[in-house]
Amino acid sequence: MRKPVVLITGAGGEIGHGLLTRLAAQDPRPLITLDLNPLDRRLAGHVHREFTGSVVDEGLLERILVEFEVDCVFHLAALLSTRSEFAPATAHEVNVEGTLRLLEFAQREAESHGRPVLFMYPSSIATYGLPDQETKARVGKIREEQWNTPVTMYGCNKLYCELLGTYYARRYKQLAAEKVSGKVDFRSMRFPGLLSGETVPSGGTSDYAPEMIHAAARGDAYVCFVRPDTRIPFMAMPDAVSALLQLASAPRERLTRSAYNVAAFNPSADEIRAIVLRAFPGACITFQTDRKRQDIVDTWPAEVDDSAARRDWGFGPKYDLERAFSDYLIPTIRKRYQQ
Ligand code: AKB
Repeated sequence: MRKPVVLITGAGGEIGHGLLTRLAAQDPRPLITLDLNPLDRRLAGHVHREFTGSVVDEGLLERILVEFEVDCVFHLAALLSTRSEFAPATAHEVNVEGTLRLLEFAQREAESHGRPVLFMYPSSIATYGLPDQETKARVGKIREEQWNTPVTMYGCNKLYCELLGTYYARRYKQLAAEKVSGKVDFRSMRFPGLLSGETVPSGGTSDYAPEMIHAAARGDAYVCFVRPDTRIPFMAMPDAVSALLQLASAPRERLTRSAYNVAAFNPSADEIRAIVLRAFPGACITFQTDRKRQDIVDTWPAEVDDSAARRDWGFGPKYDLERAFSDYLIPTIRKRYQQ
């Protein structure tokens, strides 16, 4: 009999680093990974089988389907917002076509082994689109159903994939003679900017925050590409991984939404600079606005209402801004750059 396994796509990315370690420590099921690049050797030891390739490679997904009984998918593979603006068609192919193929894969797995497949999907605050800075300042905390007018290819991709996942979960082939929907248990959350000590960000527009921290730790000067007053929600990576695992283990009947807001703190870029300078007094951090990237960040909310996540599945971040730096980022990053 094939054993149930967990599939993680994009396992070598920012979220994947933290998730793999935590899953290996707490989930007895073997971990299968799929990533464009070979995994960091430190992660490979957690993995039962590593596939190197693309999420749009139908033949590769078929091989996984034949060989393994997947009953949980963490679909992390994606091109982030800045990178997607330089290759929007590629972003659509990876972010949307890739997700559609993984949903179809999950559906076929569920039909094959007869159990629902849990499909965990990291969405983003990029699914929101505020029209101007005045509106952003006025509206304050926004709920999931407000301002769903993304202005980036990545944000459009993420919003559409939330809808795709909900379709597979509730309406898939709704005209078929026999009911075949309800086999994919799709759950997602809209992550804010994520701050990781273990990985350096790649291709995001919220990357100014982690880039600033890592540059200071390396002793490199950093030119921040957004205005000092720029404010969006952020979260420490351990809280992001905990939130994914918490939503994954929540009783299905408790969930009232397919996509949840989550966040922890929402400092301005200048407030981040100040806390980084306290940790790295010699750091050289200046500001030079990249107007085009600034325009994107200005459409993202200053803060989000995460009450639905707190009510439905007990979301509650461990790290506020100060603790994120003192207890996680600074010690982790110092260790990274001392090695
Ligand atoms: C990005 O900047 O593209 C991501 C995000 C906010 O989802 N970090």
